[in-house]
Amino acid sequence: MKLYFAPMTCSLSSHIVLCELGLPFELIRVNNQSKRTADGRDFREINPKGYVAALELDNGEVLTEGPAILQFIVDQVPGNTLAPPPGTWERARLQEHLNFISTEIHGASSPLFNSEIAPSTRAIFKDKLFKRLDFLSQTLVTQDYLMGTFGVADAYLFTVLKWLPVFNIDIEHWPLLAEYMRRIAERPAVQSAIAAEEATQPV
Ligand SMILES: N[C@@H](CCC(=O)N[C@@H](CS)C(=O)NCC(=O)O)C(=O)O
Repeated sequence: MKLYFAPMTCSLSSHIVLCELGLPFELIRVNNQSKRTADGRDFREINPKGYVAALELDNGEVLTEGPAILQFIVDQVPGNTLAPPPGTWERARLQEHLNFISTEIHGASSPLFNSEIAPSTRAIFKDKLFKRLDFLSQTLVTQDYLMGTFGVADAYLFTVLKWLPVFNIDIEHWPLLAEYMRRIAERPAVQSAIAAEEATQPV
């Protein structure tokens, strides 16, 4: 398997899960501006949408969209603790979390990377994001992780919440979320994924 990634973007969540499960994979860096890959290709030939993450299987099939990739990866190791089995009520609950993170946190954060949006528009996006963070913080009152124990939804949420400082949002306003981030940052697989991304050369 090959994981196409750009450092500290949403592809980190898939990278973390590959490391957590100890699966073999090749990490290929993508320049998100030029769309060139570290092995010299035009990334749009691999993912016509032009964005990471993309997972390429040994048979040449390519899967995109974070929540789909996360679930495909986790299902390669039956019985692991990172996701409930497909077809169960708990799996539907996991998909509820993944969809929430994808649309309400990841999707809602994306415009904040744009330095050209007007301050008033930025304030509207931030206000909506704060409501979602309030909800997540409430979820963590009774449990350490979204599904009770660490899993793929936490790898994804950790990844997108790492962007908050870029938007000048202080996570310490949500102490439970700040603790959650510290807990996940201590995991060896998370540290090794981040270190591996930092060790790659710019494309
Ligand atoms: N819907 C996609 C969104 C992926 C996405 O937002 N990727 C960003 C990095 S976090 C990216 O590569 N952006 C570059 C671009 O859109 O050109 C998913 O969930 O995987």
